[in-house]
Amino acid sequence: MSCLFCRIVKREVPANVVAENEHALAFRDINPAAPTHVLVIPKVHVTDVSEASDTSLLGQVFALARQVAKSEGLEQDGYRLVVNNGKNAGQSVFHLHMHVLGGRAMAWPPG
Ligand code: DGP
Repeated sequence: MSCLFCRIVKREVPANVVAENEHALAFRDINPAAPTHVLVIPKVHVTDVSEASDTSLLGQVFALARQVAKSEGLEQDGYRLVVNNGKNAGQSVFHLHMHVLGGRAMAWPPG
């Protein structure tokens, strides 16, 4: 198993896990781009959005992202959910993941 995030799911690679549900895992990004920066991933290997045929799995990822935003105290001031999908978007780990970013104001549009 060479996928980094699959190895985090299996606890073969250490990560700062903040939450999980039956189908998704949330852990802090190793290179935070905001005061709060958590990644939410499906526990099964899905490369990207195009490969995610199970829409209920996407719902589990969204639900856990919302739970993390609440537990991290981001609800009142807001937060950003980002999915970099594919090369042009800058996806660097090819296991679908949602970034939960918060704790400061963020510019739009992104660069
Ligand atoms: P993306 O560019 O959307 O593919 O984001 C991948 C993110 O994954 C990036 O923000 C850094 C993070 N990351 C890469 N390797 C590791 C790791 O080993 N542990 C953790 N916690 N995060 C990682």
